[in-house]
Formats: sequence, C-alpha cells, structure tokens
Amino acid sequence: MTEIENKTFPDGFTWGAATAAYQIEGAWNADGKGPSVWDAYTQQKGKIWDNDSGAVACDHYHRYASDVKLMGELGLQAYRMSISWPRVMPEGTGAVNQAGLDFYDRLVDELLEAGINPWVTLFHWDYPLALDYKGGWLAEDSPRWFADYTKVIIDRLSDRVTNWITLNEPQCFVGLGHHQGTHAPGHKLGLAKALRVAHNSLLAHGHAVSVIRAHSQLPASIGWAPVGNAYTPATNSPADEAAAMKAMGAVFDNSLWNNTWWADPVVLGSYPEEGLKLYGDAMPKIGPDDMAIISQPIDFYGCNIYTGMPCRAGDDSGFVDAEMPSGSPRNLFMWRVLPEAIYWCSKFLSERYNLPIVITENGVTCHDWVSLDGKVHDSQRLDFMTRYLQQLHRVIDDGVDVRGYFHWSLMDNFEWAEGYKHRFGLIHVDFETQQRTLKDSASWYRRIIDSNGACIFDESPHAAPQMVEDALIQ
Ligand code: GCO
Repeated sequence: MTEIENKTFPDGFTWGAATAAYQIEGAWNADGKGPSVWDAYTQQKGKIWDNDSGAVACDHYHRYASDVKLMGELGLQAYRMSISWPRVMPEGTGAVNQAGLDFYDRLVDELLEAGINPWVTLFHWDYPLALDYKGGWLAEDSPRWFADYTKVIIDRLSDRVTNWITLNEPQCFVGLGHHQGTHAPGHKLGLAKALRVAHNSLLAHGHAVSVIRAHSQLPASIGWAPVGNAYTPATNSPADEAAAMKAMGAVFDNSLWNNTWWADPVVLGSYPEEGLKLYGDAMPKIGPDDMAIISQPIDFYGCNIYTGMPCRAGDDSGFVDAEMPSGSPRNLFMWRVLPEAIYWCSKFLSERYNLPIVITENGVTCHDWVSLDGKVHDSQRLDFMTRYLQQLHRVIDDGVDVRGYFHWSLMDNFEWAEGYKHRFGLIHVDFETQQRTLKDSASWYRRIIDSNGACIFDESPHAAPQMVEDALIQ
C-alpha cells in the first residue's frame, strides 16, 4: 500500500456492530409473542444443522441490559438491531402486543443511556407465521401489512430512534426463502412467483419509507440493507476493472443473486433492462403507481459485504470468472476472504446510485473457542477486519462517501440454516451457560473505534488485546 496521508476515517464516521432479532433474542413464545416462519421452519427435522433453532439463542431478550454493558466495553457508537414483527404483532396485523413493544422500548432506552445510537432494522426475516398462512409475501396485501407494522414501530420508537433500515437482504429471504427453499419459510416457488414476492417486498420497502417520513417524530435517516454482490478485478488492467463493474450491474438467468434487480427500482425507479429481457414472461404485472411507491427517496445505501468473486474481461467485452490460486483464504462457510470486495462493491454502488454508503454488515466466521487461558484468540478475525477496513479506507480516499461500518456480529448467534455451526461474534457465547467472553477481536475493534480507524495502518492487531486489557485495568 502506498503512503496514506490521512489515516483516520472521516469525522462523524459511525462505528457499530450488528445483530438480528431471531438470531439472538430467544424467548420465542414469551410474553405474547406470536410464532414466526423461522420458529416453524426450525421445528421441521433436517432443515437446520444439528436440528437447532433460535428458541433460546443468546437469550438476549432476558439479558439485554448486560449485553448493552458489553457493547459499552467495546466502545460501540452504534448498534444495529432488528425488531421481531411477530413479537410486536403476534398475528402480523391487527392486535399489538404491548409487552413485545415494551421490550424494544427498554432496549432503546438502555442503549441511549449507554451513549450507543440504535439503528433499527424493521425486517430481518422473522416473518409472522400467521401472515405466511394468508399468502405471505405473495399476497397482494403484503406491502400494506408491512406498512401497518412500520407505523406501530414508528409511533412507539421514533421519539428516540432516528436511523432506520427497512429490509435486510431481500436477495436472501426471497431467493433462499421463497425460490430455493433452503431458508424459512421454505417455499420453492417458480421464478414468476418468486419475482412477484420480490416485487411485493420492494413495495413494502417503499411504503415503509413513506410511513417513516410521514410519522417520524424526529427527522429520520432511512436506508435498507441488501446483499452487496461484489466482484473484484483479477488484475489492475482497465479491462478487468470494467469487467468487475459490469458484473456488479448484471442480472443472471433464473437467479435472484444480483445488485441491480433490487436496487435499480429502489433508487432509480425502474427495473434494469437486462433483467426485464432475461426474465421475460416471468415478470409480475406492475401497477401504474408501483415504481413511484418503491422509489421513495432514501438517505443512505446500506449494504452487507462479506465476500466477492474475482473476474476478468471476457472476449465479448463481458466478464468471466477468474480462477484464484489453490488454497486462497476462505472463511468457514468457504466464502472467499477478499478484502478488495468492500472497495469495489462500495465504488460500484456509489457510482450507480449516488447515495452515501453504510456498511451494514461485514465479518467472518472462524473456529473460535475459549482457550485454556480463558480468552478467545480469534487472530484471523482481527486480520480480516484490518484488511477489509484498509480497503474501505482506500475507497473513501478515492472520494466515495462512506458514513459507517457495522461489524457482523456483536456476538455469536444462530446462523440460520447453519444453526450454531458458525461463530461470527466479537463476543463469544457459550450457548450452554450463556456465558459471554469478549474475544481478542473485541479489544482490537475497540482500539479501532478509539483511534477512528488510524490504528489499522500502524499498529499490530495482535498486540491490541493486551494493550486494551492494560488500559482497562489502570
Ligand atoms: C445475512 C444476515 C445475517 C447473517 C450474516 C452471516 O446476511 O445472512 O444479514 O443475519 O447472519 O450475514 O451469514
């Protein structure tokens, strides 16, 4: 890397960590909560690794106060959390469960008291089961159901919460949940119906943006958090760089894994031509006002970036996958560890959509356990974070407006179809005893936050745990 002039991140840059309700809360049927599609899906044998579920998970519902204290020890400025729709509206529509709302009320207060800014995701996949029985995201009413739920949340929390994220990774809950059928609710719909689900979820996003704008008690900042589908150029030749950009704008046949099918409607107000051609007859009917509803202006583009796909220029000015050397680094999911993914994807999204970017998730799953010395030495996570943040700094240096970074995840949690196989946390959780242990990466992240990122260029991540421990003891 060439000499860096300004090593810190921009003033006001937000440093946070993220979680999602179903992955940490547990208390799946406490205090009037209704079941979600994940509660039902995890009860079917053979769907989840080790047949596990989020019924207890990190028991955060009961331990939120001590968890917020740990966030304080980490020095977090912001915390991205999600709300469980069926905890608040057990049937998905109609009756509101006050006890469920009270939980989020207490959590938000606790965060604010600790000086941590809550960023609230309205939908991170735990859809009310009762609504799935009524047709779920395929139903014509589904966008309105989401708008009504959003109104309940805004009425209750928008006197304190100002940062809102509508949907998390529609590519996943539509693609995996409604097309491939490997996530809840496990529907294997054909492409035409899956595209209808996609369209309804985009309408739901648009309605939610309008509801937040109309009813928020404080000025709101609104975004969403799709997957950042990253491609990186195999070499630094202009042709390969153009190929990577092209790949990030592409739509692929019979697949919902792309950036633009989702984001073009939301930001630009129309589906990408390439997708319209590819999907052809499978396209849902689009109502006359739909695109205007979907493209309500948002304030930031949140995106979740973990991995990427190297590619190079093809013969026909297109792109082709590029081989990586055998044995190149991968995480436990076998996703490539590719720090440049965060550089190229942020660059692409910023050029195409011209919105401030917030990295709403980035992290790595490693083999973490509590060592004989009682600590968790997750050195690969420290290294991963340092490399990705260096690339994020690089893209900011190139002029891209990136406003924040949320590490996934605050703590080890229920990793969807993978159960508890994968640990993504800065905090280790013993799921038997619910004992929390700050990993070495938690200390390094604290150091990063305290130095506004500068330490990633001139300190060794591996010295950080001891340094922070010494500082805390003094
Ligand atoms: C997702 C979700 C998170 C995951 C994380 C690691 O991206 O799938 O937003 O809930 O846990 O991404 O896979």
